[in-house]
Amino acid sequence: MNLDQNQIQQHNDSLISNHQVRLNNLKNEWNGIDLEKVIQKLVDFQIAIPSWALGTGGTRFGRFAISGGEPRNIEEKIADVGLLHALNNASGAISLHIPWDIPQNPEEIKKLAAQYNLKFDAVNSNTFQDQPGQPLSYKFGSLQHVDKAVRKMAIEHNIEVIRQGVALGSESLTVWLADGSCFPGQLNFRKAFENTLESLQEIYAALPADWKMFVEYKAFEPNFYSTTVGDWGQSLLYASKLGEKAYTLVDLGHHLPNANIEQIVSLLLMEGKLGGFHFNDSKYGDDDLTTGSIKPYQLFLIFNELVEGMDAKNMDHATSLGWMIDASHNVKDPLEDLLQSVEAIMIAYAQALLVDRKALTAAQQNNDVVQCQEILQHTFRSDLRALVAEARLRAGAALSPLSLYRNLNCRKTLVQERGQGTVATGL
Ligand code: PSV
Ligand code: MN
Repeated sequence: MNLDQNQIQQHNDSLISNHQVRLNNLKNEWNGIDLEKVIQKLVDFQIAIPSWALGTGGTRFGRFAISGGEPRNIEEKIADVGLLHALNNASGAISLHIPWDIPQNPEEIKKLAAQYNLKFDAVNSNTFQDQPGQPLSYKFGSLQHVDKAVRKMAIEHNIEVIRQGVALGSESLTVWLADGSCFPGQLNFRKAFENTLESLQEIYAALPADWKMFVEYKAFEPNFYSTTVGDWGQSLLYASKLGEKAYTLVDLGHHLPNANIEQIVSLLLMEGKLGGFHFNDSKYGDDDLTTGSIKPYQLFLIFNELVEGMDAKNMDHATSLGWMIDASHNVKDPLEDLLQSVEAIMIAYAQALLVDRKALTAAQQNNDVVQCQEILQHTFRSDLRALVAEARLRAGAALSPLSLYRNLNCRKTLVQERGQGTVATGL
């Protein structure tokens, strides 16, 4: 389904006067602050949409068809991300998971994506599932496996994913390993680490000069006793040993309960080893819920560290890290869920941009703990939605993407185009 620019225009016209009032209030409230700069940063900021999150998610207990009209192939996935991007101008990239999505004709796929103004973000390998006809099994791990032949198969898969990514103009590979063990004694930790490192080194050697490798960590699941890249320390260890093109990727749902993710982010940035993000939210574990739906303050605190840390190193906010969503949608329309996630990310980013850094530094220097909290919560409690909407307006997108999506009955159109029973590949 393609959006017509007139549909966006009409929608914006109907909301513009209300929007102007809200924006002017913000301008008055933040008098003396260069809001233009903030708006431009919001216009530039893009969050990649995962190709595996465009359909209905499920749990190990079941999967319920919710919306219908799910994309049946990579072309339709690109169309869905194109629709999101037309609505919010903040979803200008797609992150592919291979082999869930294999571009048969990369040139054509690249052209199609360009029509929607989309780029290809990190490509993701999959050595956590066996594919039909696969000669060996990943049941006991992939890059860590005790059998060199399994390791070789997993290495080759990753190198093939790089090849696919090169053809699409992607510039990074995300490696997430399900490797680990379910029971004490099952694994020699040191050997598992060494095998994994050796395998990653072979993959790293196949990276093009301008590529990055993101090593994603996860505390548990599907292995429940140990994970071979279990936390940011282990990921950093691999990334440091691999070299300057290797970085740690932080997925917000991959920590043990109550981990201080903002501190992790700050230190990884300090070390120049933070590569990117998988945004989502969680109450208990890797729940893959809509970003900002459970812990919006944590999301803001993470962005607060990101902005502070990136500015300290003169990094371009929009381009120097990989910004991706990694979520699942068990009860919501996937596209609505993704619109909500992107909106939450943009709001947290806007809030972080407006933190009074000078005052915060001074309060920190004076050990004025009360004032530190006041400063942070002042922006966190400010309603900056009109700023984010203004960024969209200026970029030709919708003032209220979700209401336009609903008003245009986008899901109904997608069901009409693709059918009720379509199932997208992914988890
Ligand atoms: C694993 O839980 C993960 O976060 C990794 O990023 C995978 O690539 C993705 O989810 C999809 O399974
Ligand atoms: Mn992830």
